[in-house]
Amino acid sequence: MKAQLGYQDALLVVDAQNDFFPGGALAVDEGDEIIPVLNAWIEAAEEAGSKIYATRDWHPENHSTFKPQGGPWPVHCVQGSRGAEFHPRLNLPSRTKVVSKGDEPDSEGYSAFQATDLSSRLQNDDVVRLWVGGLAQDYCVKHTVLDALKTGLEVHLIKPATRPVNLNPGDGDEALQQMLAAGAILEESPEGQVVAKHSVVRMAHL
Ligand code: VGL
Repeated sequence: MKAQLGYQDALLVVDAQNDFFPGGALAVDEGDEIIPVLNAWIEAAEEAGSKIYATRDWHPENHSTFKPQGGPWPVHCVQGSRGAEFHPRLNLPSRTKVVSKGDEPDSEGYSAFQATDLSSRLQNDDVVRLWVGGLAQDYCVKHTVLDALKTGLEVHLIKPATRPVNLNPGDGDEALQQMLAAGAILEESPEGQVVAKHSVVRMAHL
């Protein structure tokens, strides 16, 4: 069955920033394959009047997860840098609500709910269901999905809209199992379907 989006749904695009795509500082293999999928979902969310959120890693230069500070990652998504910008082919509308995370040196910031106001913003927007895609499946997407479930939201993982970084082989699959075990619902469709009031509009393009 195809996804049905309405006004109490929100699309949450996680960290679709230059540094996580091929050519970036922390590139995720095949990361760019998610762009047309995310764009199709953005278009469906626009049509349905669903909210659109986009998270971004927004790190200071001395972030604790960076290698020079003894962390696991190369320097990436530094505040104001080109690597921290959203991918240029991602069609985020101007009404997109941006959530910055990891903006303090010691805030790890994998989850979009850690040290942000995302939870109250979703509540104020009357959101009951989240549709999540972006990068990376085994870090920021995983932690965001797990925290979203803890807040009581219904959470759908759009599988074709995410890819793992696989620091260790199998991390992506393990993350997927963890999300499903915690109650996330697997969404395999590369596009969303809109429920507009009483009529159903099919989004037949990609
Ligand atoms: C991420 C590794 C390091 C992510 C962020 O967005 O998944 N992964 N920082």
